[in-house]
Amino acid sequence: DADKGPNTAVVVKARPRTRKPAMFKVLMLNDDYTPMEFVVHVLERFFQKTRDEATRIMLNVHKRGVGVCGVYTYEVAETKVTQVMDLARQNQHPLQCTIEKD
Ligand code: NFA
Repeated sequence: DADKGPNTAVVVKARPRTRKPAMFKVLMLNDDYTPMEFVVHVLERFFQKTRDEATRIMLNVHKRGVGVCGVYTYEVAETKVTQVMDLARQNQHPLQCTIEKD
């Protein structure tokens, strides 16, 4: 290795590409019995909406039958659906939420 000169190898950093996670919409369905105020509370508590935004979403669901509460990774979306449905059941409201791939 005497006459081969200094080692001048350059280390090229590999950039392993991370993949963007699939995203899922949490949908809320209208029904005739769940009080509007309860729906607003759910949107504030579990979806971090302001009172105004929660009211807007609730009225949108009330009028159109379905609406988007938020978009999350699968695990988070699933947890939110469970939390909403558990609280609704505890309060004897028929409120329904589902997940749909974004
Ligand atoms: N439609 C319900 C009512 O008139 C309110 C509601 C809104 C329920 C959004 C579910 C979802 N009390």
